[in-house]
Amino acid sequence: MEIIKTDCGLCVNDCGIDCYVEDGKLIKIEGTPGHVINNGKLCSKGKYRVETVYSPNRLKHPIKKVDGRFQKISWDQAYEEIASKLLALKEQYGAHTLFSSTGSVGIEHFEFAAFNQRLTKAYGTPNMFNPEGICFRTRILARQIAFGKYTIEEPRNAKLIILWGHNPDESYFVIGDDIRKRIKTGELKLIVIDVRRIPLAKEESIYLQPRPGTDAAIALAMINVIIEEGIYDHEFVENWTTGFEKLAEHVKQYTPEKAEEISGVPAASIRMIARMFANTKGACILEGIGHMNQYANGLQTERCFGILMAITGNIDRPGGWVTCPQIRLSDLRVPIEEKALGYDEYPLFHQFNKTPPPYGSASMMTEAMITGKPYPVKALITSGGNQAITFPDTKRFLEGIKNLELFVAIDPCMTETTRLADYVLPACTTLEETGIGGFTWCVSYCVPYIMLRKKVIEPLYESKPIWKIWSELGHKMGYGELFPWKTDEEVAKHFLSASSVTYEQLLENPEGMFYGEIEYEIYKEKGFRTESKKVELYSARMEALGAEGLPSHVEPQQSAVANPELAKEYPETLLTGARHQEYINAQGHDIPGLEAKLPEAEAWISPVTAKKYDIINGEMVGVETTQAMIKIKAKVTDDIRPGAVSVPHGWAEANCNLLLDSTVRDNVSSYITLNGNACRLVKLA
Ligand SMILES: Nc1nc2c(c(=O)[nH]1)N[C@H]1C(S)=C(S)[C@@H](COP(=O)(O)OP(=O)(O)OC[C@H]3O[C@@H](n4cnc5c(=O)[nH]c(N)nc54)[C@H](O)[C@@H]3O)O[C@H]1N2
Ligand SMILES: Nc1nc2c(c(=O)[nH]1)N[C@H]1C(S)=C(S)[C@@H](COP(=O)(O)OP(=O)(O)OC[C@H]3O[C@@H](n4cnc5c(=O)[nH]c(N)nc54)[C@H](O)[C@@H]3O)O[C@H]1N2
Ligand code: SF4
Ligand SMILES: [Mo]
Repeated sequence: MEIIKTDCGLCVNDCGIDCYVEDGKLIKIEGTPGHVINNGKLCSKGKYRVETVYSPNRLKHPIKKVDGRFQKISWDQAYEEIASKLLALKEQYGAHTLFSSTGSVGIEHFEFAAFNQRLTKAYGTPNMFNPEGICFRTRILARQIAFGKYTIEEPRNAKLIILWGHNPDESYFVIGDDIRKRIKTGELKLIVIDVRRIPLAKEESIYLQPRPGTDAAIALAMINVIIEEGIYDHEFVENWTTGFEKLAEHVKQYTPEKAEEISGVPAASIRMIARMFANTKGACILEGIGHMNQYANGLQTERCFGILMAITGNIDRPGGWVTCPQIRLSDLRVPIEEKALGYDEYPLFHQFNKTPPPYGSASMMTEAMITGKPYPVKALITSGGNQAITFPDTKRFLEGIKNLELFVAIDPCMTETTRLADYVLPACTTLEETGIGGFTWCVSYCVPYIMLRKKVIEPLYESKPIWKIWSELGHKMGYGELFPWKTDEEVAKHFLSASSVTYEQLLENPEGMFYGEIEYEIYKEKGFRTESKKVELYSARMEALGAEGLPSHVEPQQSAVANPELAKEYPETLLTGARHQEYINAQGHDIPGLEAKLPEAEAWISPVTAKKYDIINGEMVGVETTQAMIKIKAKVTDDIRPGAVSVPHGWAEANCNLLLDSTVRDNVSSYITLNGNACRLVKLA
C-alpha cells in the first residue's frame, strides 16, 4: 500500500494527512504525525475524508437540463454549447452580463479564483463574487487602514487571548486544542467575549456575555480606560501612531458605565479586562474569522480591535498581531477597465487600496440579477459554492436566477445549487489533483507554511480539475493563448514561479515547509506601510472616502434600540452561522457518519426566552423574521444570552438564509448583516 502525504484541503485549516492508497483506491486517511499544523490529529470531518471523496452525491459526468430534467452530455458538447451561449449573450448585452460566483473553496484553493478570474476577465466582465464580500475581507481592510498591511494574530505565542466572537473548538479545532492545553500549563490567560458560553469559556477564564452587535462599545470603553489610566504603551503611541489626541477625545463618551448600558457587560468587568490587556505584553485579540465582520458595524468594530492592539504595544510583537510574510504566487488576472459592482456605492471597500479588489460587493449581486440594473445579468457560473443555501437571502438568490438565460454550476457533487443550473460540470476534489495548499494559516494564524497538495488518486468518473475546466472552456471561447498549461504540475510550477519556493522543494518536503519567518518590529526599520509611516488610529483617508475616521458604536439596524417598532413584533435577536466541527458550511450532510453525530439543526435559546414562548428543550419551533419562518429543533440552554437565538447555517431543511435580507448591510463595507436581525419564536404544536 502506498502512503501519500498531502494537505486535507477540505477546509481552511490545511491539516497534514497521510493517505493510504491501494490499486488506485483511497483506503484510509490518518493525520500526519508531528505535522506543523495538526500534529497527527483530524477533526470530525477529516475522519470521514474517504467517504467525502466517494460520496454517492458525486457527479459522474457533465449534465444538461432539458425540459426540466437532466441528461448526460459529453464534455465537448457542454463546452461547445456554453461557449456559444456566452458569446451570444456578450454580443447582445455586453460582457458585464456574466456574473461568476465562488464559495469558500474559491478563496482557500488558489486555483479556483485564479482560473475563474482569468476566463471571466478575458470575456470582459468585472463581476466575480465570492465570500470575500461576506466573510473575512472586512477584517483585512480594517487592519490595512490602521497599519498599511494585514497584521495577523499569533495565538500560539500569546500570553493573554481575548477570544472575541470566535469558537475555535468548532471552526479551527487545532487552535481550540492549543488554547486549552496552554491554559492548563499556566502559559496562557483567557478572556472570552461571546453571546454564547462556548466550551472554552468553561475552562479557567473570564467570560463576558454581550448583547449581540455591541462589541465596539465594549472595545471603545476599554480604550477609554486604558487612556484615562495612562496604562497604554507610551513609547509606541508617541513614536509610532498618529491621531492619538483625537482618539482620546473621541472615546471620552464611552465610559465603562455607558458601555454597560449598551452591551449589558458590567462596567467593572470592562475595567478589569482593559487593565489585564494593557498590562500584558503578548496580548492578542483572537477574533471571529467571519462573525465580527457580519454586523451592521462590522468594519468599525474591526477598527476598534486594531486600535486596542496598537495602543497597548501588541503590534508586531510576539503573541500579538504580527507580520507574516505572504507567499507570492503568479497573478493570472487579465486587466480590465470596467469596475465591479459596489465600486461607486461602497468607495472605502473598493477604492481604499491602489488596486480595487478583484470581486464585486456580494450584497449587490442578487439585486442586479433581479432588477437588471445597472445592466441585465443573463449568465451565472457558480463554482465551489452552494449559494442556494449559503448566500444570505435565499429568496433573492432564487428570484435572481429566474432571469438568467444561462446558469452553469461546477462542483464535485450534486447540491441544492447545481440542481437549479442549466449545465452542471463535475469537478474533481482536491485529493484528485495536484495543486498548492497548506498556506491558509499564514492569513489566519500567522504560520508562514506551504505544502504541495498532491494527487492521491485519479479524478473519479469523468470529473476534472477546476483549472482544466476553466481552461478548456477558455479554449472553446477563443482565449486559448491565455491557457497554455497542460498538466497540474505545469500550473503549480507557474504559480510558484513568482515565489521564493520551487516545485522541487515542495516535492522534497512532502509534509510542507516554512517559506519565511515572522519578522517582529520591522516597523523600526521601515515604518508602517501607511502614508504617515505610522499606525493611523484616526484615518483621514476613511473620511475622504465618506466613512467616519474614528470608530463608534452603531446599533444593529433591527435591534430594539434602533427599531423599537419592529421589536414589538420581533423582540428577539437572530444570530446565524455559528460553526459545527461536523460540517463545513453546507457540506457534509451526505456523510452518514457525520449525520449520525449531529443529525439535526438546532436553535440555541435561553431558558428565559423559551419560557416566554412556552417552548421546551427538543421541540420543533418556528424562527421567524420579516422575511420568512423556518422550522428548527429548540436547544434550550443556559449557554446563550436571553433574547438571542442562534441558528447554524448550511442546513437545507432549516435554511437560515431564508430569514435574511440582503439589503440590510454594513453601510461602510456593504457586508450583509448576518447577525443581529430581529426575529421571534413561534410555538408550533
Ligand atoms: N446565514 C449565514 N450565511 C452564511 C454564513 C453565515 O455565517 N451565516 N457564512 C458565510 C461564509 S463566511 C461563507 S465563506 C459562505 C460559504 O458558502 P459556500 O462556500 O457556498 O459553502 P459550502 O457549503 O462550503 O460550499 C462549497 C461547495 O464547494 C464544493 N467543493 C468542495 N470541495 C471542492 C473541490 O475540491 N473542488 C470543487 N470544484 N468544489 C468543491 C462543495 O461540494 C460545495 O458545494 O457562506 C456564507 N453564508
Ligand atoms: N467545522 C467548520 N469549520 C469552519 C467552517 C465550517 O462551516 N465548519 N467555516 C469556515 C468559514 S467559511 C469561516 S468564515 C469561519 C467562521 O469562523 P467564526 O466566524 O470565527 O465562527 P465561530 O468559530 O463559529 O465563532 C463565532 C462566534 O461568534 C459568536 N457571536 C455571534 N454574535 C456575536 C456578537 O455580537 N458578539 C460576540 N462577542 N460574539 C458573537 C457566536 O456565538 C460564535 O460562538 O470558520 C471556518 N471554519
Ligand atoms: S480541520 Fe479541515 S483540514 Fe483539518 S482535518 Fe478537518 S476538514 Fe481537514
Ligand atoms: Mo467564510
